[in-house]
Amino acid sequence: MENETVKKIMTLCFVIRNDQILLGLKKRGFGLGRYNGFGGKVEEGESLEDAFKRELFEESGLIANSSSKSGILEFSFENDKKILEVHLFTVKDFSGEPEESEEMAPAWFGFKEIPFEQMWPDDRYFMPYILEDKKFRGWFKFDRPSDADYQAKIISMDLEEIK
Ligand code: 8OG
Repeated sequence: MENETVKKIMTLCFVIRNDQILLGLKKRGFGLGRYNGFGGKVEEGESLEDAFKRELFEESGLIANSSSKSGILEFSFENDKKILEVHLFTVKDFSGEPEESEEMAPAWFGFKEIPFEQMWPDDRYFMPYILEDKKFRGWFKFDRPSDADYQAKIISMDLEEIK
């Protein structure tokens, strides 16, 4: 049906080591030229955990030994029926050293040096929850997707901590 909302289930994972966070500069596709955590679409038959671990390994070479579920966010865009349902995870226990992949160039950032200007605009709102180990849920509506030259604008949003 033309007017039906389509939901895409995705993951996004942030790796933390001491007071640093690992971000990847996206080299292709959605969010090109922006720093982000690691993640992507959940494949058929895959659990959310399996999906983010696969993406983390494919995009950074790291293996998550344990993780915690941090939040759930829904993203939508003006004039677009699609809703992205993104499940966020935090990883503090991992094996390996980050390596550049075809999709991402990873780099560590101090908590005070996170490059929000080069990220999706919602990240500055939910990042404090990630860094403080709090759980959250919310939604953001954007004008259109971010890319290397354009940072999406937030049209409306809602975000709250969950206990
Ligand atoms: O497979 P692909 O690279 O297209 O997956 C897109 C990734 O980007 C996925 O991990 C979800 C994530 N993502 C969005 N929107 C936003 C956003 O507004 N902020 C952040 N930080 N990540 C996002 O799809």
